[in-house]
Amino acid sequence: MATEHHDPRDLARTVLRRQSIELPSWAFGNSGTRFKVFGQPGVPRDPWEKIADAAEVHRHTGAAPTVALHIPWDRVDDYAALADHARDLGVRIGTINANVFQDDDYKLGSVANPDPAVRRKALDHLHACVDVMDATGSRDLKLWFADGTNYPGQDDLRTRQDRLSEALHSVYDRLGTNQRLQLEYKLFEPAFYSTDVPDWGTAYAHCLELGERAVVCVDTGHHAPHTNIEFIVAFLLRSGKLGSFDFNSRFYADDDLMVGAADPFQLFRIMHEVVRGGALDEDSEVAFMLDQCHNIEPKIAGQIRSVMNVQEATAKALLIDTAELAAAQQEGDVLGANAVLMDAFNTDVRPLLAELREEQGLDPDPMAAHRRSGYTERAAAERKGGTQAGWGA
Ligand code: LRH
Ligand code: MN
Ligand code: MN
Repeated sequence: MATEHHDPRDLARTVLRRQSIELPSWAFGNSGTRFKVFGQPGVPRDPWEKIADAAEVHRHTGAAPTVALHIPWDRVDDYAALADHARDLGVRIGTINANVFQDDDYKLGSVANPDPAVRRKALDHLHACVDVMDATGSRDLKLWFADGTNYPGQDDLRTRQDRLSEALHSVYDRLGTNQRLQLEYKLFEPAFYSTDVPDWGTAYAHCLELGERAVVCVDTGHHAPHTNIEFIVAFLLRSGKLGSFDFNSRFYADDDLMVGAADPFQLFRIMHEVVRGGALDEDSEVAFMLDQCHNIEPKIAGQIRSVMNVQEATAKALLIDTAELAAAQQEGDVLGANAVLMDAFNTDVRPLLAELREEQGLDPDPMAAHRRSGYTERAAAERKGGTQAGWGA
């Protein structure tokens, strides 16, 4: 019996219609390097305005319905009211990011700090973040620890793991049954000699120990050069431990440039494993987030471009003829298999995405629609007084 050969375009349309990408509130604030922060006119002065900017991205892309908060950068008195504000603007609050790296107290670390009083303070903050989740209805708590050491001998590497594990258990136990802990890893920076959660293996091991609702966050900028990130994605999806992505691009280290800008082919390979591993299936719980800073380019437009870059890589991954690919792989047809992948990567998917946008009543060109809207000029005229939000406030 001949097997039915499905047109990959049909699947692509279905999946692309429901794909959603979460925006980081901090992408809308001023940011820079340690050498200089270049301010931009109309940048939000508070979390309310950051959410308004995120809503502008969703208005034109139709694919960014949630916005992640970073606490305390996005501190407000009433988080339920902030969630209502988001809803009024057509978006929702997504992941809550904890921040235990910006106080003087954290010089030697947060939850792995040798001082129990500092560890307590950090843990109290993590618990407070779960309170915020309760108020906003957020599902995910994302933890990234800047903890580590700068010099050999500075602290005991193994004891630091014990302290970390203790804190993670305490937070995990505090979570509601529908809430998850996302553990993010990063190779180095700000610590340079040792980092307490430096790689996916460490994050994975802690998550395994914690339980089902502890999952790994893969920030695409947090690896050594030449790391095969799609392998990590394949492995974690296979074991049910991939919780989320923090998407961005890197040339050197944690550059936080626009996703898909530095290496669109890598993003395509990652999205291929995402599709292969079922992370875009209807019942998938994997969160796709951006974690970026737009230092020299306009921020809202930068986010729109990023959403489109993810959509394009996804579309290409969905166009891979999986039946042909599997057949070539089975036959050991090295070049044939590679050609199936490259054919999909080299397809211009922009017309397909434009068509899908029109179907949803959107402008086929979100960048142009945003430009025409005059939103940025209006924001610059209206947002007078107060202090612009920066990366860290
Ligand atoms: C750390 C990180 C983490 C933080 C964000 C601002 O480098 O990727 O996700 O929360 O940057
Ligand atoms: Mn990140
Ligand atoms: Mn980062």
